[in-house]
Amino acid sequence: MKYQTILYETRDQVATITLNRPERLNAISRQLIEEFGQAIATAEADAGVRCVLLTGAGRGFCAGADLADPSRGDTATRDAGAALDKYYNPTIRRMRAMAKPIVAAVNGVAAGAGMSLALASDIAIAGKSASFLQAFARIGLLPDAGSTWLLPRLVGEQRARALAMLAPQISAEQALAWGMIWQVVEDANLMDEARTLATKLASGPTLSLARIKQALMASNGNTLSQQLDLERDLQRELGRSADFAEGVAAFLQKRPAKFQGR
Ligand code: T3D
Repeated sequence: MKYQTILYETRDQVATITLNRPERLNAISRQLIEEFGQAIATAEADAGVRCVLLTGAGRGFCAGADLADPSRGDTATRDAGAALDKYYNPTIRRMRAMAKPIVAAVNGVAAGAGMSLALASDIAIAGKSASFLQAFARIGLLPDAGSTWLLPRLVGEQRARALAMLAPQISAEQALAWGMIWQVVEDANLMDEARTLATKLASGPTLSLARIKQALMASNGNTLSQQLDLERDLQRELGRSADFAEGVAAFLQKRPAKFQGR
């Protein structure tokens, strides 16, 4: 597939999606969110892909919705809810439900819905100079693309409220201290570290990683009792997987496991 606003590359079972409008800090035009959604769907459907790596070209990760995109319409005709319904929400749902891990390598500012993309990934690592901004209230909107759900779960209710209402631009170190991201690394090492992480996940027990995603997602709406039942059901499935047999055999034979992802 030929994309104009993103780059898509597959190597070592990792699909790398690079948001590619660097002159606008990779702000999300209608075309970009559409192409990004297609790329996520492509990675999901490709049996040769076992992990997705998401990053931005240039000095930004993603500055959120493109506020200068003419296809947004004017105040009289704009339906911001329709844009979410059609473009953003299906993509966020797909990212969270996808049976493959998604790593975000946050290389610069992640603002508005761009921050939502980072939060919706499974593991986010950031370069030292990256920053995070719930820009929405600065322009009279509320956090969207999942941020009102993801943020309080990551950083707690009080911080989520302050981040959303006061809209400060916070550093990668602060985001790390608050549990918003997994790791901060030197800017120069970001892509190497992110690729190493993504390749490790891609050679991991993909079905197990998928069920971990599924169980953690479900835990948000489940009671402990429901979650125990779900763990039992998923573990039953994993207990019959080739990767579990390989994991145990490798442990007993004191050698690295060679997981096939099934
Ligand atoms: O209708 C719907 O689509 C609903 C969905 C909404 C979801 C949302 O994401 S709403 C939030 C939208 N995003 C923002 O409000 C953030 C706006 N950007 C900024 O506040 C700042 O640019 C940053 C804090 C992100 C970075 O600041 P800085 O100083 O590092 O860079 P800059 O100089 O502001 O930006 C560089 C260029 O990118 C600049 O263009 P220029 O002047 O060089 O021609 C700037 O205008 C452009 N740019 C940055 N963000 C956006 C943008 N252009 C369009 N849309 C942007 N979001």
